[in-house]
Amino acid sequence: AERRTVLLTGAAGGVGTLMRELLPPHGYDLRLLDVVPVPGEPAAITADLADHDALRAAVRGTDAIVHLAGISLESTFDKILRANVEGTYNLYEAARAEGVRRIVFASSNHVVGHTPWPAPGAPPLPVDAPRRPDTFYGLSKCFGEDLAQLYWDKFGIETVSIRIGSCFPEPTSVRMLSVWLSPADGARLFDAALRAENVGHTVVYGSSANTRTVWDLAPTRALGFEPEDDSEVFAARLIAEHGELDTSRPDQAHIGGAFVNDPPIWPR
Ligand code: NAI
Ligand code: 15L
Repeated sequence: AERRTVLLTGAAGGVGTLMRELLPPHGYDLRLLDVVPVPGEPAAITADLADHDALRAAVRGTDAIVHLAGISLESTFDKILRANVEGTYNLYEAARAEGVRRIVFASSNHVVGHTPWPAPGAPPLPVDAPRRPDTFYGLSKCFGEDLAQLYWDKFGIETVSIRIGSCFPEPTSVRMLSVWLSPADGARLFDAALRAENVGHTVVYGSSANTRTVWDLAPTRALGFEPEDDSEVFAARLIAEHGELDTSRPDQAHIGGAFVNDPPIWPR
């Protein structure tokens, strides 16, 4: 099949670094962008999401964009506003101006982070559950999802918003046993989100096929995503180290984990 050219924003970050290795074998030639230089990638574009001209040039001639750039944890409202809210708007404007018609947006579980952790046996959290951000960070991802909907309805730019759980080489907490997205499954999911037809604006949760999942992966699978990993292989070691998940603990009572306490609202 024909290789497609994809702009990867946030290419120097954790997920970006994983995807630089894992996405090309799925048939993509990556153009890289980050506000900091991307180690070992002299051709990467070093630009801020505030730089309109740089964004126009960066998206020009690409088939699609995977938008990872932004602040990935809680921060001050002003910083979040600039990088995640205005930055995502600037990127969509560049896509509109240059005729790029598919974006994969790195949304986050923190859009629903203040949702209570589902009780044992309760149904998994659906994608259309009320949004309950746990941080200004999560709030900015709510904005990104709504921006994507607007650009579909108004301008015909398609987006898959992936509410990523925890995409790291390995899960490092008992909470992550439920929300882990293995890097290889992450690449499979980005690939599915880039290839699926007629997505309009589609919101999905992003995780591996974890035994302890807390959310509904059916819409994610409907994109053509076939996860191959399950965090359960890490469960015995993590539980021996940290104990079983205890939803009476404030930092384990919600989908978003400790983010609900950032900035601190209860004593540690
Ligand atoms: P990261 O913080 O490691 O990487 C983000 C990258 O964006 C950094 O390299 C940073 O330099 C760049 N960046 C920040 N502000 C920028 C700006 N104004 N202009 C250009 N580049 C800018 O984050 P990570 O973990 O790689 O996450 C990637 C994306 O996925 C983020 O949008 C994050 O919110 C989202 N996400 C990640 C999850 C995870 O498990 N790693 C979970 C849920 C969402
Ligand atoms: C996120 O949205 C963050 O970007 C990432 O660093 C992790 O904290 C992840 O969520 C998580 O919930 O584990």
